[in-house]
Amino acid sequence: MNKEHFHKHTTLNGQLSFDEISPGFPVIKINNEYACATISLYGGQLLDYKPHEQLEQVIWLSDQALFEENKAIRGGVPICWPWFGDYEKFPAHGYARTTFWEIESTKQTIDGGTEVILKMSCHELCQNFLDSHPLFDCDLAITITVASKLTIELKTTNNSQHTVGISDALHSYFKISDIHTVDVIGLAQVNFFDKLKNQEACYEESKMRFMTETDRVFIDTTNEINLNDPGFNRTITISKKNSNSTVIWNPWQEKSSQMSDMSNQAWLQMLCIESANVLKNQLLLESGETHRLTTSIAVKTYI
Ligand code: TA6
Repeated sequence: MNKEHFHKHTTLNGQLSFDEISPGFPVIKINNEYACATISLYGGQLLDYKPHEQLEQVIWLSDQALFEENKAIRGGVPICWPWFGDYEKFPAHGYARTTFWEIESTKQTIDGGTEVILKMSCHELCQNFLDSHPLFDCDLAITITVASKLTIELKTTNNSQHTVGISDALHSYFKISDIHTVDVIGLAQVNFFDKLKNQEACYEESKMRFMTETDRVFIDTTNEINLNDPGFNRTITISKKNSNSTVIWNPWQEKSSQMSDMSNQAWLQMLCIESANVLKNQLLLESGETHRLTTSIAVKTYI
């Protein structure tokens, strides 16, 4: 294992351990009184999270995820930044998810939880991008707190002398029992952009169910979302701060079969619900300004 990433950090009385998920891909493992979780330094990405009382992981990680430089890890909570989706000749969803981050700090919280902060300087971004955007100068930090719930905060600071436009998303993959039986509550009467039909519409139903490929960006919404999963006997509640968009995605059978990092049946057991600021909710950060996109994930088992 490459110990240089970790040498300054203690195990916080056994709450943390340091490992590699694949050669050259360091991870921090958390095991505290509440839950277990794994955080990858590549991508600054939470890979899994399971409160001890849950039988199943809450966050889905593909069993065929690839650990290769310049490739995003399929599953967990990848960070889309500083754009969402395609952008000119640059990689989809930006560079944060394919950059190695550094550990800034680790600590035990007063309630016995664990907080890990990772940071990434935009000077780590691909030279190709910096050459064509020489004035772009933002720093990123992610704080992941595993306590009675999971909290993830993505902090962007604009260090440049001018205003920059960025999009961000915590592209969270949730593990579900079966895409056909779960439902999502919290998006009724919200306008969305349907990426598959390339058109806008308003979502009329009180419950969202899934019968086909779904790729929608809900805009101007700060609503809390409930993901009800009768098969796993639980509801996952996703709340957020400083996020005006919510993205819902499942690639369904045909599209996922074309993805080399997902096994054949995997689409049945995942659903992305992403706290974001994208499309017309893109952020304009003034010089010196800091933005914190935060999501909290809590799980409740049915009695
Ligand atoms: O968040 C939904 C989305 O933007 C979809 O359009 C979809 O293609 C997905 O993200 C996954 O993107 P990726 O680049 O990780 O394959």
